[in-house]
This record gives sequence, structure tokens and C-alpha cells, in this order.
Amino acid sequence: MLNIVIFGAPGSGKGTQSDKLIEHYNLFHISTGDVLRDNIKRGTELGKIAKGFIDQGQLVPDELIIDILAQVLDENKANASDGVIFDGFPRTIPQAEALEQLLADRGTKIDAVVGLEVPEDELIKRILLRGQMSGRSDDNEETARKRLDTYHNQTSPLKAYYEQQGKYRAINGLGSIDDIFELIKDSLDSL
Ligand code: B4P
Repeated sequence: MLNIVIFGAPGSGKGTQSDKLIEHYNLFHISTGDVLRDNIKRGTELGKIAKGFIDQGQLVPDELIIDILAQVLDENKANASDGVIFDGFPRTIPQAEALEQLLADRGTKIDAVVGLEVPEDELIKRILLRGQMSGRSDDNEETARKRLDTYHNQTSPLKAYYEQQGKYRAINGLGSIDDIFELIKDSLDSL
């Protein structure tokens, strides 16, 4: 089993590198951002609540997102894989604590946290570039800057949290997608 958290600011390449990691290590992908966007698209009650937060560049409340994660884990789709990649979760210390408990209840744990480190001007550039094509309501400059503030205030403390556990692996997220993937693989293969 290989359970990985892919961690980083908005636009750091979490989704992009997750796609490659899933294939290479036969992992089951859980992206809380994708789950929320799917709910928004389908007009569910959860989607209606989530949209208000996402459009403001804020995080969806912990209780909601932890429930969603528990549901996705219990759908058992992960059973056919060799582990799970958590993309965009956890984003707060309470989410990290809940994840630890959820995994412990299932007899497993997080093995490594891959932290994609990218300078802020590059993050904004990537988000705006994607916004030209994605139609994502949060890929505009005003919301992107709010998302970065939210990241600094609520999510970045997780780096120290996982460093203390000896699980954090810093990866330079600037460069070509393939070169970054090689760095991640080198780091995980030494596990
Ligand atoms: P997410 O979908 O997780 O969005 P994100 O953090 O902004 O990451 P994103 O997917 O945009 O970035 P990536 O790094 O892949 O969350 C959206 C919202 O949902 C959040 O703001 C929040 O409101 C809510 N939410 C989600 N999870 C939550 C949780 N756990 N708790 C509470 N709320 C939650 O972007 C990469 C971009 O850069 C792509 O366009 C890609 O093409 C490009 N790129 C990638 N690698 C590159 C490279 N090496 N060079 C150049 N460009 C590159």
C-alpha cells in the first residue's frame, strides 16, 4: 500500500502530477476539488453550499469535507488499487487529524506528503492561463489571490505538521511536468 498526500498552493500542479502518479503506482485518486465541482455541476445541495465558498476563494467547512472524504473512502473503489492519492485534502490541521483517524480506523496510514513548491507569481500565471480555457469560476485574478491568502493562512501550517512526522518531501514544482514527475518518483522510490 502506498498512501500519498499531494500538497501545494493552488496552481502548484497537484492535479497534473496526480494524473501521472495514479498511472505509475496504480493509485486510487481522491480530489476533493473534483468532487465539489462535480456536485456543483449536478446542482446537488452540497454543490450549492460549496459554490458560495469556492467563488469567494474560501475553504468549504471542515465538517462537510471530512464527511465527503469518509464517504468516498467507504465506497471501496480504492480496493482494487495499490493505495490512494489524496489531492487537495487535507487543507487544514483538523482535516489532517481527521484523515489520520479515518485511515487508522481502516488499518492504514499516510506514507508520504509530496509538497510541490512554486513561487507565487508563477502560481497566478498558471491559474490565469487555465482560466482562459477551463471556465472555472475561481480561476480569475481576484479569486486566485484570495485562494492564495487562504492557502497561507489555513493550509501552509500543514507543511510543519507533516515535517514533524518526518513525512514531508519538498519538491521543486518549477520546471517541465515530466522533470517534476521524475523528482517525485525519485523521492517516493526511496520509501
Ligand atoms: P482544488 O480543485 O483542489 O484547486 P486548487 O488547490 O486551486 O488546485 P488546482 O487543481 O487548481 O491546481 P493544480 O495545482 O492542479 O480546489 C478548488 C476549491 O475547492 C478550493 O479553493 C476550495 O474552495 C475547495 N476545496 C477543495 N478541497 C477542499 C478541502 N479539502 N477543504 C476545503 N475546501 C476545499 O493546477 C495546476 C495548473 O497549473 C494547471 O492548469 C496545469 O496545467 C498547470 N501546470 C501544472 N504543472 C505545471 C508546470 N510544471 N508548468 C506549468 N504549468 C503547470
